[in-house]
This record gives sequence, C-alpha cells and structure tokens, in this order.
Amino acid sequence: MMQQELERIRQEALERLKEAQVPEAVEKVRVEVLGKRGTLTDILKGMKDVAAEERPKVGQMVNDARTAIEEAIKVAQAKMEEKILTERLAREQIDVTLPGKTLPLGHLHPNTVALKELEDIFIGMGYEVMEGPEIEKDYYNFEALNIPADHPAKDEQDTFYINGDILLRTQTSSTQIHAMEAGRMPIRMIAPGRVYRSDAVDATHSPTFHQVEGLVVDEGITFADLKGTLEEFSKALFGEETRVRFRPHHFPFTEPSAEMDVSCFKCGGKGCGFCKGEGWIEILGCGMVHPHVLEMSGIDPKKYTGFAFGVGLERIALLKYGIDDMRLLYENDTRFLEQF
Ligand code: 2NM
Repeated sequence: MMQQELERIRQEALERLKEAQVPEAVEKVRVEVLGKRGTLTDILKGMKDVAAEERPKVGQMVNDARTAIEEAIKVAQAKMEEKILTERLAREQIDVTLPGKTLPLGHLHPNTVALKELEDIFIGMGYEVMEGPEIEKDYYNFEALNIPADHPAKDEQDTFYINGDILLRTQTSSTQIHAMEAGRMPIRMIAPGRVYRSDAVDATHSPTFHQVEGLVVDEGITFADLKGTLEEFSKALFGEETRVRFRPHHFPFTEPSAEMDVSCFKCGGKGCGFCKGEGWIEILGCGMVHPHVLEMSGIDPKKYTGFAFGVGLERIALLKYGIDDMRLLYENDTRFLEQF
C-alpha cells in the first residue's frame, strides 16, 4: 500500500515538475510534497506503523523518492532560470549599431580658459596661486596699498561699501597684503579673483570683473626682474614673437610704476584694425612695490624689494578671442559660449 502510494507521489511530482512553466509551480510542488505537511513527509510520519523489519527497506524507498524529487526540482529550477534569463536578454537586447544620441556638453567659459592659461604660465615660473575674500576691510583694499583717504577711488561713486569700513574689494591686491603680512619670504604669487567697482555696464565696463594680480618679494628684486618676467609671460600668452614696451605711469602702491603694451598679435606691430593702427595693445599695469606698502605689512624695505602687476582677466579673454563686447561674457547665451 505504502509503496504504491510512494510511487504515485513520486510519479505525480516528477510529472508536474516536467510540465512546470513558472517558478511558482515548482515551488508549489516542493511545498506540497517535501514541505512540513507535504505528501512525502506524511509518508515518513507514517513509518512508525510500518513493521520493524520492513522499515529499512521502506525508509530507503522514501529517501530514494525524496532524492529523485529534489533532483527534479533542481533541474526544473535551473531550466526556469535559464528561461527567465533568455527572455530577459531578448527583452534587453541593445542594437549597438544604432546611432547614439548626442548630449549637449558644457563648455568652459572664456574667462575660465583665459584664467587657466594665465595660471599655468605663472605656476610654470614657480608662482603660487592664492585666493582671498571678496568682502574686505578698507585697510586691506586701500590703506595698506598706500591709497590715501582722499583718493578718488575711495569715493562711493567708485566703491561698493557694505557698512563703515567694510567693502567689496576693488582689486585683488588685498590678497597680497594678507600674504605679505604672513611674512613667509620669498613671495612669488598671483591672486586671481572677482573684484567690484561701481561702474555702469557698457562694452568695456562691468560692476564686477576679474583681476589677476602678481607679486614677487625677495632680497635684490629689481625692475629688470619685472621686465624679464612680464616679457616671458607675454611671449607665453601671445606667442614667442611678441615684443613688450613699458610706459611710465602712476599707481599709489608702486614706485616707479608703468603700463605695459604688447606688440599687436594680429599684425605683428605694423598697425591694423585690431590695434587701431597703433601696433601695440595695452595689457597691464605694474611697478616696484612702494617701500611704504612693504613697511606697513611688516616687511623691511631696506632688506626686501618687490614688483607687482595687475591684469584684467576679461580684457585678456576679449583680446584672445577677438570678442568686442564685454557684456557677452556675462550674458551666458549658450550660442556665444559654445564657440569656446
Ligand atoms: C596693478 C598695477 C601695479 C599691485 C601692487 C600690489 C601690492 F599688493 F603688492 F602692493 N599688488 N598689485 C599692482 C601694481 C597692481 O594693477 C593694475
């Protein structure tokens, strides 16, 4: 009786497993046959009623049936997994020969490209790049730079005051005052960053723009170092054939002071529309750091001398890319930006 029942359970289980189409069907067989209340489990529970001498034989048969069914479950599961995988692969198949979608890519802003180029040139000459706060004390923006209280730059017409002696820096030289106060000699640094001036917007002016100011302080620094450095910089930026010239100028923080022109990189100096027939293009202001400026920041001007310079970043970007209106740099029109 029990043997017939066993055989029936086994045949039925194997038959159902063979026909199973979904994993749930296989699991159902497993629970119904091998589970806690499964048909095969019931047989095992009935073993206590089997005559003692029959038990080993029946026990062996139950075990054989169990092993066979377990084996069939494994085969059915594997078959099912393979079927699922095949279906999934078919569903997710990608035609790699189809043309891709071109995603719009961002561009570096011309200011950023120009800044990276300037930074690379000075880093190559051993300079550090240092940044300072845009909100400054009057002292760091004006007084420490030898700009007297009655200087026109200090007028509210020109400078954005926040309150009392707190203002938006009008130049990044304030960062260099911090570096000089820190007193680690020698100093070879550039200070790039945003500056603010109360200007109306037009093709060449903006209330906020960017400067890169340079400073070198060491024993024995002369105007020859300034000229050599800025000539090398100009050649690196505008090409090996570039020539430079210095014109006397005045800044409160340098003595002597100069403005530097480069030979026009469009016509080589003959004079063209780009340089307005001049052959020269004004690039930057520079000079030997005023002894009083060194002294106020705690540097002994008898031991140390230095040179400094200031470049307008937008001016360099406009020149390099032949852009004729500064406003284009701030409007973020992607049709403009994507050209760079
Ligand atoms: C310029 C022109 C000339 C300058 C001076 C200093 C400092 F902090 F050392 F005194 N930094 N930058 C300087 C000198 C800036 O900009 C047109």
